[in-house]
Amino acid sequence: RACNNESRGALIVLEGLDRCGKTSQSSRLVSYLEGLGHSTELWRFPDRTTSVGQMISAYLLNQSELDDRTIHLLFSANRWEKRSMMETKLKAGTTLIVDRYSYSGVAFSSAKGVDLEWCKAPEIGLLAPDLVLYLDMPPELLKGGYGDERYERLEFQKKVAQCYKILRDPSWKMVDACQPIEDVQKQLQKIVLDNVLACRNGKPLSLLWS
Ligand code: Z5A
Repeated sequence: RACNNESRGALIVLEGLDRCGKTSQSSRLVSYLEGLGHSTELWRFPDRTTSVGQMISAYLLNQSELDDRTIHLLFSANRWEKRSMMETKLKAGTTLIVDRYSYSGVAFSSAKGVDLEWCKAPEIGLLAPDLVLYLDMPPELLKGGYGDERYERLEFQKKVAQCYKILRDPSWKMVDACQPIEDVQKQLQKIVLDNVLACRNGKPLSLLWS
């Protein structure tokens, strides 16, 4: 169904360190919004299903080596290849709950020492989220059980936390992710519902990083 901006869906992004609860909270938010009758989809980046996504996945699994800027551009390309579908869905009235987005791209690459502005450049012109939910958790308290993927190390996560701090703007909603899963969800639900309604009422789409 073709819709104008007045009934568009919201672009809602969850960000945070490794294993802070993004995936659990994202899928619960989708169920919550669907239960209220809002058309909603769960998206995640990297999207490992595309051919670019498969290259990213091999890198994260330490099955391939890539220069830091090369992998950065692949993560960005993985968002660009989904951009037009994203816009179509939003304009058709579907809300997208997105588990990681451009902020992960910039935070993780700049944590490796790549210049922050250089990291932002390929992201310019992607759709800007209507809402960024940051699941805040001190790196030391992350839910243990670091896996074997690249980046899943405490020292590196501390650097990523610093980079997220630089990127954070006053519109981000910071939620204490150390609380029980249900309490985090309750807080997110209220923030998200307000945002979904604002988007339905005509809030225009905008672009990163303008
Ligand atoms: N990356 C990048 O470099 N550039 C980019 O552009 C993008 C990403 C997009 C892969 O991401 C890596 O790619 C990631 C960033 C980088 N590297 N790192 N680190 P990913 O999304 O595939 O992996 P992830 O972020 O590490 O996701 P995850 O392991 O799935 O974690 P999570 O989604 O934040 O957490 P969870 O799966 O919901 O929860 C983890 C466990 O804690 C689980 O057992 C839950 O049941 C439990 N949990 C959740 N919440 C709670 C609470 N509140 N209390 C107690 N237990 C809880």
